[in-house]
Formats: sequence, C-alpha cells, structure tokens
Amino acid sequence: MADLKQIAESLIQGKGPKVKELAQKAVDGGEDVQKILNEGLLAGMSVVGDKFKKNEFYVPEVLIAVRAMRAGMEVLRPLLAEKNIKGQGTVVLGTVKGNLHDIGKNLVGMMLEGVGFEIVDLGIDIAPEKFIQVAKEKNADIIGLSALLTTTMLVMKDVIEALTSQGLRKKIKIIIGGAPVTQEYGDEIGADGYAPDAASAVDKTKELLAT
Ligand code: B1M
Repeated sequence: MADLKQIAESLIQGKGPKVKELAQKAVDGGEDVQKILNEGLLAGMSVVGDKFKKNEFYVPEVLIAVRAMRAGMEVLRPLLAEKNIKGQGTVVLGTVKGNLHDIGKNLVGMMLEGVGFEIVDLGIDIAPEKFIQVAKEKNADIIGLSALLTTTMLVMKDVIEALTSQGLRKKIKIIIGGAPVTQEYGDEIGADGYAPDAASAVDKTKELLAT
C-alpha cells in the first residue's frame, strides 16, 4: 500500500502525476479516503504553507504544490462524494474588491472542499453586492472573505453591513482571513469567525455551522 507520508512528500515536491498515482495506489490498497486526504494531501499542503511563511518556498513552488493537490483530489473527490463526506454546507468564497491575491483563498477553498463543503469560489476583486447575490442564489450557509492588503480588508466590513441591510445577517455566517486580518479586526467588524490559516479555516467553518 502507498505510504501516506510519500504522498505528502511528493505533493511538497510538486509532483502531480506521482501524487495521483500514489493516491490511486492507496485507494486500491483499501486505505480510508479521509485518511489519504488528511495524512497525505492536507499534511503535505500544510508543510507547503509553513515553508511559504518561512520564505523557504516562493509562489511558484506553492502553485505547483496546489496543482499536485488537485491531481490527488481527482482521485479522491468522487470517493469522498460517494462516502457522503459532503453536504456539510455551502460556502461562498472570494477575495474582496480591490484585492487580487488568491493563493491563500484557493488553499482555504480546496481544504474546505476536501472535507466536504460545497465551495462556490467567486475569485478575486469581488464587490460586496456580488457576495450577497450569489450567497442568496446558492442558499449559502457561510460567506468566506479573504483580503491580503490592509487597504482592502476594510471591504469586509462593507460585506457585513450589506448582509445586515438585506436582513440576512442571522442566516448567513461570515468567516474572514488573510495575512493582515486578525481576530481583533474580526470582532471589531462583527464577523462570526476568523482563521489565521487554511487548516484553522476548516475547523472554524465546521464550528460555525455547529452553532
Ligand atoms: Co502582494 N502583497 N501585492 N502580490 N503579496 C503582499 C500581501 C504584501 C504583504 C507583500 C509585502 O509588501 N511584504 C503586501 C501587502 C502590504 C499590506 O497591505 N499590508 C503586498 C502588496 C503591497 C501588493 C501590491 C500592492 C504590490 C504592487 O503592485 N505594488 C499588489 C496588489 C495587487 C492587488 O491585490 N490589488 C500585489 C500583487 C501581488 C501579486 C499579484 C504579484 C501576487 C499575488 C498572486 C496571487 O495571489 N495569484 C502577490 C503575492 C504572491 C504576495 C505575497 C508575496 C504572498 C501572498 C501569498 O500568496 N501568500 C505577499 C507577502 C506575504 O504574505 N509573505 C504579498 C501565501 C498564502 C498561502 O498565504 O494568502 O496569507 P495567505 O493565506 C493564508 C492565510 O492568510 C489564510 O489561509 C491561507 C493559507 O494558510 N487565509 C484565510 C487567507 N484567506 C483566508 C480566508 C479565510 C480564512 C483564512 O476565510 C475565508
């Protein structure tokens, strides 16, 4: 059976075809799909995030690792769906208006998707009205906002205000994150949750839906 550490290691090295092959081998060997996801793909992704924070990895390495993650997910996604590790809730996700950074937001989306949330990823530079419109259309449980600039994190407050003015504040929860964002800022603008990284975003999203 494929070693899950080997999957994580190949992902860190950005070897997409190898990750896919090993994930398939693990599945064929009867390994638990959730375990392959957690101890293989997500474990590898978490190392990539750490290395990036420490400047041991730069953007290209991160993007290549994300591509390897996707290759592994091609094998796991249908099985996760089959096992009904899905239906946890719907998250409308995006990077706020004026902001073009999407690497962290994409990681958050992938990890949430990996544990069974339905992700509606709006992309980058998203206006408050767009978040609300799509959240209504998709009957979303959560809106996830990412901002990487101190100037654009202010837009998060606008999204919360727009949600409140439409009478949806109690129905849809807001989770925020991004390098300059803090718990204090989240408290100040009335967000329901803040997460410093993608792994905590998964925990926080689950926690918000349980309350
Ligand atoms: Co820019 N950039 N950038 N940039 N960029 C930063 C953010 C900066 C800190 C660099 C610096 O000066 N040291 C700085 C911001 C300063 C500030 O406001 N405090 C900055 C700047 C100034 C700019 C420009 C203005 C530069 C210019 O043009 N003069 C410009 C702005 C463009 C715009 O948005 N309008 C700009 C442009 C760019 C690129 C396009 C070149 C590129 C982005 C490519 C892309 O995203 N597709 C880029 C990059 C790559 C960076 C750095 C180097 C890396 C960001 C990143 O991807 N981190 C960044 C410096 C840095 O952070 N070291 C920098 C890796 C990623 C995994 O981490 O995004 O933090 P992060 O996401 C984490 C957590 O924050 C959290 O989980 C993620 C995974 O663990 N998280 C959430 C994120 N979103 C979340 C949402 C959640 C929960 C958790 O809930 C929904």
